Amino acid sequence: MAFTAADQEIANIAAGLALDAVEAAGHGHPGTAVALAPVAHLLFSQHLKHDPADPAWSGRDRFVLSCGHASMLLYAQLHLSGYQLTLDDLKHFRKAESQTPGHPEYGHTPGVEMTTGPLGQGLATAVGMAWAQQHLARRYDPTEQNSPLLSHVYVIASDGDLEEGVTSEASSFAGLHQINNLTVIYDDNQISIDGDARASFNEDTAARYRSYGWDCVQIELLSTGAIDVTALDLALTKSRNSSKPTLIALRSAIAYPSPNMTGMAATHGSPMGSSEVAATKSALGLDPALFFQIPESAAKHQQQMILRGTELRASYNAAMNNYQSREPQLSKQFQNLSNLDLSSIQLPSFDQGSSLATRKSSQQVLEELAKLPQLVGGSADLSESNGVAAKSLEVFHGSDETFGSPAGRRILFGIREHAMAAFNNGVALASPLRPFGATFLIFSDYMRPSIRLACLMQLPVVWVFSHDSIGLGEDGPTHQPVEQLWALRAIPGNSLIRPADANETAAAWIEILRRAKPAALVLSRQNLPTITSNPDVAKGAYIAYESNKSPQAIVIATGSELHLAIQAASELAEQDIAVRVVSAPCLEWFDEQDEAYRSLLLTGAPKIAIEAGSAIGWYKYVGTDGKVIGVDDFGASAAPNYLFEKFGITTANLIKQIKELI
Ligand SMILES: Cc1ncc(C[n+]2csc(CCOP(=O)(O)OP(=O)(O)O)c2C)c(N)n1
Repeated sequence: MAFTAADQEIANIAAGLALDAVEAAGHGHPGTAVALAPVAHLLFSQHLKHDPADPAWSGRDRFVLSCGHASMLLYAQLHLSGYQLTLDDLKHFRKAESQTPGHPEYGHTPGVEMTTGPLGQGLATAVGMAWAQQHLARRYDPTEQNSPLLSHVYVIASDGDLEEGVTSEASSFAGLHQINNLTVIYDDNQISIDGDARASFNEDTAARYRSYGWDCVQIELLSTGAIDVTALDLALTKSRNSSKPTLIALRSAIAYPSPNMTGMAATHGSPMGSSEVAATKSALGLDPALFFQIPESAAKHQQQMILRGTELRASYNAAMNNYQSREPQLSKQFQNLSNLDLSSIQLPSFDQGSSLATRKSSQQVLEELAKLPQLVGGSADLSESNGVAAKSLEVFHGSDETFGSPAGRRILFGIREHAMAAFNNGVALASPLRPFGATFLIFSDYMRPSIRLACLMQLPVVWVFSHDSIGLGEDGPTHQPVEQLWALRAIPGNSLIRPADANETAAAWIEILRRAKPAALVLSRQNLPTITSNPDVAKGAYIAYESNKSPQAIVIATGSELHLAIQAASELAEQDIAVRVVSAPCLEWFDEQDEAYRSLLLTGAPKIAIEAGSAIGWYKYVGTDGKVIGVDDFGASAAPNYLFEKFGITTANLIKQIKELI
């Protein structure tokens, strides 16, 4: 393949579209979108396997624009490749309700594979996408090197992406496990918002990536100041056959070929102004007087791209037919992955009166859930502690079979919580697999940017957070989550489930998998008595204890506090005080219920909530005249029982508070 004059012409048209769209919007990021137009054109027209007529085509490669601020780079390609993104859409760049929001949004614009903008997330997520493809090929087409199940993932990343810690975590993981179907083009333009990027970032990036176990190629600028597209073309072709992931460190000059602003940080995030836009268009061989130019060559290119997509699809279909005859059993199993069959799951039954930490009951449930071929995941070095070291999930290792199998389903993420979360987003985006990632609840803070993106994209990922409160004891305040429960509940589209016992834990897992949405499962370190049977976890909250009179107070409890509340209510019953106890493992699911159900549970008496975490959000449920028993300070290093006493998370304090409330 070669980058011809015709290719350069289309790339120049793409650059012109980026200039015009930013200028029309009055804001946006022109510099990188203009400079990298030839790079994106080369990728989209010669390397990336995609079908513009069907953005969801299962045989496609993935492209991730990790530096999402350069969104016009992607939008121009999507338009010029013939996706359902019209010139009018480009004209409405960054406008309300447009198909072309400021940063690429998954599920909003056809052809956008993930939401990007927070730097670092794209590259880290791409590692998960690539792993998922590799994993599926290894499991379902193990004997074929060139399996049609194995697609490639391409990323364009910027200085900012490589400065962010999450890409170090993810890239280290990708190198270790030889996730070789991944190519990152690093736009080494030495410019970020504060000016010359070398003022804040001067390491030898290629050496760093080589030490991670990547193939690295460095490509210098041509003497003309242009990107060396020929060298890039060769490097891209080579990267597809590498046994390692590839980083192509590509020197570029931001805003090239702008006559007066090439290399200037000002072009990163502001329109270049009409006269410089005109001058740049002239340098691109475009008519400076015309806006949003789509000459005949571009229309022809769109048709060629659609044709290319049809041809790629035809050869994929042939390869899939061949696969089906080579592997009749496995190919059927592969097809079935898109149906999650929960009917085969036989949950363990937990007898009332037994006592078990919910992280332990969760592990027992997970052993059964391992039957689901979709389930993959692991922990950030706390597998046993988090209760995810399921024996029935074989450990994964991509390069050394003494540590695990290349087709294993249980991942040892190492102490890389942030990358774990981003990685799982990638798995969920690029496959029908259902990933989970585990750590202590306190370290959810290390994962938060990726959790937020998972919620924004509504991905079916599960976070397993054990050690959910001061109940973890002597490890002390650095390890005791306080504000994390409400911090996670505050993310729109998230569901946080804090089960009270083993049976609620089992029911929670099933409901989480059934819903196929982001969910944080929050588990106790300490033993909790089994007090429920057939709990209605799916509704988010239900009456767990009711006396035979209409209640004088309603207690809402979650997790380890439910048994305290039931104990308090039964002691008060003996004093002829009627108390209802509502178990509320998931407030988000409860909020979805109809008004009748919600008021059935929560009206008719003053309310008090008890939860071993900060009180802040509970007033929504108990009202300003209600009470909350919570933990509004960092915990302390001491035995759990001492701490529950110290912070008033006890049956005795609850009884006292209920009496005051009444
Ligand atoms: C996590 C995160 N922090 C900060 C920003 C704000 N921001 C957007 S682009 C950018 C840096 C731009 O430099 P670079 O990554 O080199 O991109 P280029 O200027 O080459 O387009 C920053 C700080 C962001 N988008 N994400």
